[in-house]
Amino acid sequence: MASLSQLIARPTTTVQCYPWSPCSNSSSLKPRRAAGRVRCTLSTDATGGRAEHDGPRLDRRDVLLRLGTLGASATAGLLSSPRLAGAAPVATPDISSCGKPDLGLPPNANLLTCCPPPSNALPVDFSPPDASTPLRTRPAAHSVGADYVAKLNRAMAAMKALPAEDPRSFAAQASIHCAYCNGSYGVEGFPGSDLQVHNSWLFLPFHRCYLYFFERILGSLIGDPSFAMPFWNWDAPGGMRMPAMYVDPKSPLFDPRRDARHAPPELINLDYNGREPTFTDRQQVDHNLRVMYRQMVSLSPTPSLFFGGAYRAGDEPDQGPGPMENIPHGPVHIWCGDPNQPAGEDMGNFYSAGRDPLFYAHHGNIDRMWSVWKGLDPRRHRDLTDPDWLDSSFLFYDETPKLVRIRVRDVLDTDRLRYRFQDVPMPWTTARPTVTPRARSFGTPTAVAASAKKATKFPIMLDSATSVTVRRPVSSKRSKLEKSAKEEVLVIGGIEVDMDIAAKFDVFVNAGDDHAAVGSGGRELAGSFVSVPHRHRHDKKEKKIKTKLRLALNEQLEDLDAEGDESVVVTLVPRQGKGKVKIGSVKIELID
Ligand SMILES: [Cu+2]
Repeated sequence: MASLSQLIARPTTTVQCYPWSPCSNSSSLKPRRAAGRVRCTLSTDATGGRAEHDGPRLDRRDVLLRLGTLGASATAGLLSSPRLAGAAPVATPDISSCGKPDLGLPPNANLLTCCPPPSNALPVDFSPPDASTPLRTRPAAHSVGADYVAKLNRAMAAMKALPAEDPRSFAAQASIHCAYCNGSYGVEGFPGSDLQVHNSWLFLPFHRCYLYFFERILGSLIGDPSFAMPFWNWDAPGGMRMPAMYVDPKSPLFDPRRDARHAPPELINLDYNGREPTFTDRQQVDHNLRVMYRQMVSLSPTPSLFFGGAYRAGDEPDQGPGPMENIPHGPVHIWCGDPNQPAGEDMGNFYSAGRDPLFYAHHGNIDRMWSVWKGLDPRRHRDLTDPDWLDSSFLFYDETPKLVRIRVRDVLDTDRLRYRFQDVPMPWTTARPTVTPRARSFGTPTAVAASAKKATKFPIMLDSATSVTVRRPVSSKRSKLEKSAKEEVLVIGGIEVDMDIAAKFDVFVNAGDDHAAVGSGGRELAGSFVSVPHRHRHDKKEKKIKTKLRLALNEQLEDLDAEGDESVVVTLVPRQGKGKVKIGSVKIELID
């Protein structure tokens, strides 16, 4: 093992300096290069000029191992044990190595849009703000006054005025999303793997961290540490349009790459699937409220269902999105993006989504939904306790700008982060979907299956509405206690879809061919799968997401009066990406 003197005496080959991080010595240690990964080469030297560097770099893991030999005092303030033996949290990526995704853009544009400024700086562990720091209250975007709008405009203008090489700049902030979502980083310790913060339990905490630092940077740029960013309150009738301040073409909050049809006064469709609905405004609001209820209440009874599939270091990504990530998160992205752009830019594709200031307000509300969910049923709705989730970590720059490692366990309590959300009405909490009157007479599951295109063998390509009769693990009514102990869950497994396309399919229970008769907010609609396009690196042949969809059934089966049935008929209806989504299996399981 290297001694302290050996470490100090190690010959230095290059010195890398950034205005936002201390100069670090790149030694002759073996550089970490994941197969095929192209490193960002754009950075600035200490004087702010541009410098190319491609010399050997300090491997962060090597640094950690070596620092470990220096003892606790030497490492104080730096990273502490990144991974426990036997545990497998997704660790912070090596951000000195940022891969080039295949975005169909000129090579230079790729680097600028998908790689935050590279850094060899050693991150410091996150420490929460002092408890005496005033609480920042994030307001609903549609409810703010002119003073607030002027302030946010000032902050955003200042952020956009910073050079792209500055990690606090809007360009650098926007690229964070691309880097963590489009395969630019690998999972530490697993060469060739892609780090993906969507479609799993990392979705909510990653975006919370992202917004948290984004907000702190905005505040510091206008000298107001109490500044709180707005949330797009799309779950309440008053907020179901693009907020006015984001659609003023003269504002730095404006983005021309949006779907022009969806500018105000168009109401958002939280269940958007690429086709314009024919609802009246009233029907649209009602539909949205029922969608919210379904996703936040019916489909989110337990932490493991709400947060999404477990994703540990070494796992394939896309272990399965939670209900909120599917809907309304996905449809809102696609509803905002410009369908006339090559890849639905900006909001309609993960690589470019962060370039629209509206992205941060959209995710502000997703972040709020995490807090709201915990308040709906404090006994059952708790954060996950799995150490691999709690110890997963990400790297962000703070406002100083200093590189910070933040773990999921650091961000469970927004009070601890010193922010809250404006209290606003939530009419969806009582908008329980209703059984479609016609559906009551659909008949027995067997009769329904007889009238539908049946799938007898899996896998299938979902090119049209397809029904399958699925046996339940229980066929008698269970008590309330039994039901709260075990949730009956419909698992659509082996879903495969090309990453480049927008895909959506709906899942109905006991509706058969008559799914078209199920109105907005119909109880027969169990839920939906949504994939927002996100291209990955060109050097990987595999361009498909492989994932699964889990839909809680307890409440739906109660309402459909199907708790005593031995089986149910599940109908899958493609909405977007028809014929391009493969389904591997459909089954029902009981889970804790
Ligand atoms: Cu998003």
